[in-house]
Amino acid sequence: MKNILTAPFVTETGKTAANMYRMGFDERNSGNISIILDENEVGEYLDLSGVIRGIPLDFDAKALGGKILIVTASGSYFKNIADAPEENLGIVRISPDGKTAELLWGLKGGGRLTSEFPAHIMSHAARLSADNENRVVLHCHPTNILAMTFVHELDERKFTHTLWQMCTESIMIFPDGIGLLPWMVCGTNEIGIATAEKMKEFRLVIWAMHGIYGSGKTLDEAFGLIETAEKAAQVYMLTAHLPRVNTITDEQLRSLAESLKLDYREDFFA
Ligand code: 2HA
Ligand code: ZN
Repeated sequence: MKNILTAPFVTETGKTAANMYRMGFDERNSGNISIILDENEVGEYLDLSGVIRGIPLDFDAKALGGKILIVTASGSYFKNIADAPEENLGIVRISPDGKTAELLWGLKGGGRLTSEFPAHIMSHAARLSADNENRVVLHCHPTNILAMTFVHELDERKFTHTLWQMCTESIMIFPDGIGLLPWMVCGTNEIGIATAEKMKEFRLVIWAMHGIYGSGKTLDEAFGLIETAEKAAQVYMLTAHLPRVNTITDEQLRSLAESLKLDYREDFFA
């Protein structure tokens, strides 16, 4: 058996969490990460029949029955994950009936799964229905995205369009746009269901006055999406109160999208 502490899915999760902390996206214990892992790869590091304990789930996780995920622990500080992965991460297998998360490793000292586990599992199921290679769901609190939800109309079409206008790269990175939910109580099945509904259509979903969800095939893709949206939101927050002298016009955005043959949300132009 190889040493689990050297497994790329453990080290990369720690590195991404540390990056997100340094970017200011994950103060204190905020944010959460989950990644669907390859069973054969995990089997190189762990005895897959060695269930440490069963964690009852109070939502239906059957859509991910049999799948193994690495996930951040409830209360884990992103700055500490790389140094103490066994306390701050867990590897679980969803039981076939979707009622239990079988702990295979981590959550040392009786740790619990992230409070946003329902939103993560439901989002994975939704993303997999759109893209069977999707593996990663990330949640965090990027400052400018959050700030923007206080001062910009909460309409996902208008919000996306504004972000596209803020950086040339935006439409190239998220031509599929960003879903937007109103403020809701976090950590509940209800916000999980609402997030997953948006995830059928979008890889990015903003929770107004709270944060953002990003998804992708890899950690880099999901993190890169969030980073790019946050950059655009930063430019918005730096300029929204100033007279706008120049802008990227819709015609320019469209010609960029056409020249790159992007599958973009044409209906998101005003
Ligand atoms: O994990 O960010 O939304 C802490 C949170 C809850
Ligand atoms: Zn949060």
